[in-house]
Amino acid sequence: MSAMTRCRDIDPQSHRRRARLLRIAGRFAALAAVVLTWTSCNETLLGPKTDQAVAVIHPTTGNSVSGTVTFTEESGRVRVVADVIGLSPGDHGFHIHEFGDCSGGDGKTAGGHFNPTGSDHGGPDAAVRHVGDLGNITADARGHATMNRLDAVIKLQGDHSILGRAVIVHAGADDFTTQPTGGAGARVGCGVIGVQNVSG
Ligand SMILES: [Cu+2]
Ligand SMILES: [Zn+2]
Repeated sequence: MSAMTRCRDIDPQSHRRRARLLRIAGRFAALAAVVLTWTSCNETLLGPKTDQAVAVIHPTTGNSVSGTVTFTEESGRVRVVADVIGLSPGDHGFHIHEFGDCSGGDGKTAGGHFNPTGSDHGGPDAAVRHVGDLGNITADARGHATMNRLDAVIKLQGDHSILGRAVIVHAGADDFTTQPTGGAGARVGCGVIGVQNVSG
């Protein structure tokens, strides 16, 4: 008996069974496609998921500020750890600005303070502040500044996520009152905030 004959010999009942199995498999494939699309759309809408982010600060034109800032989720809040060198001694405005774009020589391509809530500028511990208002970092006589702050306002996910935005270090101090910038002056350092590689 040839293979062809065997095929033709299949009884109608097993044909129907096979057709039904194919229909079920088809439905599963369609469902899998919907789930896959939904998952990737969700990632696009919500951004990448991480609980650790990093920004490497580079100097703007004519300055020598550099450093690293890490952002680590810690029970619903975000710990900000900064280490910056090349500053003049004293306070320097330290903010998250709206755009992760340090391409302009003066840092202005980073836009204004990250302010998704449409609030007034304020100090880092004020009830009313921009999401991006992290206050000042204070440089010692050698121009070295550090920050270790647990912040309840910035997030690494959702509408207040700082991923893909920029850290800006200013030439002068943030006075926490001047609108909308804190009067901190020129932008001397800029770094884009991205997903940190924690694999080692
Ligand atoms: Cu700023
Ligand atoms: Zn602000």
